[in-house]
Amino acid sequence: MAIYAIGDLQGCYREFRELLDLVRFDETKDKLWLVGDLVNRGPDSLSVLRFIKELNDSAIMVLGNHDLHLLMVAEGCAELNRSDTLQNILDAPDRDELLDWLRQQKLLHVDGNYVMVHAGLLPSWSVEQAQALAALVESALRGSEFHEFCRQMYGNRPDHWNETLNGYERLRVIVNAMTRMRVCTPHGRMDFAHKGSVKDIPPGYLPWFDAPERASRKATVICGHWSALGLEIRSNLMALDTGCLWGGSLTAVRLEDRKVFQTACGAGGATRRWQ
Ligand SMILES: [Mn+2]
Repeated sequence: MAIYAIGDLQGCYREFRELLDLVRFDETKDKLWLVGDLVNRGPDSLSVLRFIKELNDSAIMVLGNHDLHLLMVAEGCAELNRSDTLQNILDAPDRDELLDWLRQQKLLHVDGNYVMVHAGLLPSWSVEQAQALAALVESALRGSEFHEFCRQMYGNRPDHWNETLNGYERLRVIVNAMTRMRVCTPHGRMDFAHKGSVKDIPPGYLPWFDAPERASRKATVICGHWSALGLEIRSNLMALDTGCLWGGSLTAVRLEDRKVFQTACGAGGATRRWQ
């Protein structure tokens, strides 16, 4: 049995299937861990959703900002953007099954010393605290307050954690850190505008995982969301968004030996490489 952690798919179904062929994924023995953003911007989000849903226990995913955006739009709480490619999911005959399944997915997955989250963790959050906070959002997504949660979820404020936050402000910070953050100040104030490379980070900010004395630093965090960062593997970090959508590559890491597998993406298609 092998576990493969896989970066942001964003509807790149063909490349996803190529990557599974490359690693000889066997759904009866192996597991997939998906860092979220299964859907949007890419060409075939509907096939990605259907395929992963059918894998049942062989796939574990955490929700990304684009997955949440799909839920918000379907709930009538957000509009489609021009670059969104979600309409065929909304029009699909099995849309309700797919969306209900998506709504049951986690924001954070912890297994042993691994923590999987789409974007990141704020510096002050221990793994245990992050798990408890993620559970608040997960229950809002699954519960009867789902519609109100959708109405309240979007917004950049508050932009930092404070134990005294409550209600939807508390949930919004959790969602923003776990699904949108790339950079923050050493004390955990988030900036959502910077999407570029590390060298262009605004003064006073740093990659969330470089925050000094980060409370989760002893765990290995598996994440995606930051394609301009590229593949970043350290003893306590696996950042796996390698920009398949943008013609980069789609990455899988086999957790047992950290072997990296990649398929090239974009118009060239089918060219394969691994390292
Ligand atoms: Mn994302």
